[in-house]
This record gives sequence, C-alpha cells and structure tokens, in this order.
Amino acid sequence: MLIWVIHGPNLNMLGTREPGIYGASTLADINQGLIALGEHEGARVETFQSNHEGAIVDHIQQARKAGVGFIVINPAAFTHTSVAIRDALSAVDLPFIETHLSNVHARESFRHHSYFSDKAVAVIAGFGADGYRYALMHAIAQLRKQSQHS
Ligand code: CA2
Repeated sequence: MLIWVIHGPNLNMLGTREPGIYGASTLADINQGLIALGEHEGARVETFQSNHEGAIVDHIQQARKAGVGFIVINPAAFTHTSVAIRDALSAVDLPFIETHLSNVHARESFRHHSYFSDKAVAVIAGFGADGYRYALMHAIAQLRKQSQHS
C-alpha cells in the first residue's frame, strides 16, 4: 500500500508565515505525522513538495511505475491555474484527494475554482493540517477494500 502526498508551491513555508490562515505546523511536522500514521495503519507514505509545476508533473508521471495506489495532493496556487498537473493526474489514472489547509470557498473568488475537483475522489478544505490525515485515512480504507476484493 503506497500513497503519495504531494504539496505544491510555497507550502515549504508552512509554520513560518501566515499561521492564522495555514496553521503553525511546518511541512516537516505534517509529513512526519502522515508517515507515522501510515506506518501505524500498515501503509507506506511518501511525500514530495515542489514550487515548480513541471517538477510536479514529472513526479506524478512516475507514480504508476513506483507502485502508487492513491495520491493525496494539495496543488496550492496551481489548484487555480494548472491544466498541466490536472492532465498528469488524468494520465496516470490514479485516484486522488484534493486537500487544502484553508477553506478556499471562504476566501477570494479566484480560489473558488479548481482544475482538480471534478476529477478528485474527494475534496477537503478548511481542516488545516488535519485535512491531510482525513484524506490519508480515506485512501488507506479504499486501498484496503481494493486488496480484500482482489
Ligand atoms: O489552503 C490551501 O491549502 C491552499 O492550497 C494554499 C495555497 C493557496 O494558493 C490555495 O488557494 C489554497 C497557498 C499556499 C501558500 O502557503 C504558504 C505557507 C506559509 C506562508 C505563506 C504561504
């Protein structure tokens, strides 16, 4: 059971700026928590962050070869702009959950549109770092069901 967690641009800054919007946890804290939760549940979690759209596309393209069963992704600002990342996710055809720390719908109108939501298994927004944990638990539950039925 391998799950990839992918973080988009500026999320490497978490915990250093704007804690009122994005929380006080650093990205390292979040990633460590997800890896530990995965271990506890018998799943392998690998994390990746990039500020570069092409690097995220390249990474997603490797997912099938790497044996990934599910992707949790916070595309950050690329949520609202990136057809390229959307197409990469469609190309690998793996289930993914779109996760946001903040409630994007309670923010500026340009954050209300996502290039991902209509392709996602689920969308999580506004739970802060806990949103990643909810997404991961759902991914693990789905992969468990899949392996029981195969
Ligand atoms: O709420 C989210 O998770 C977002 O994906 C975060 C993006 C934003 O563009 C989306 O609309 C919603 C921005 C991430 C910026 O992260 C920072 C972290 C610390 C300090 C400054 C920015």
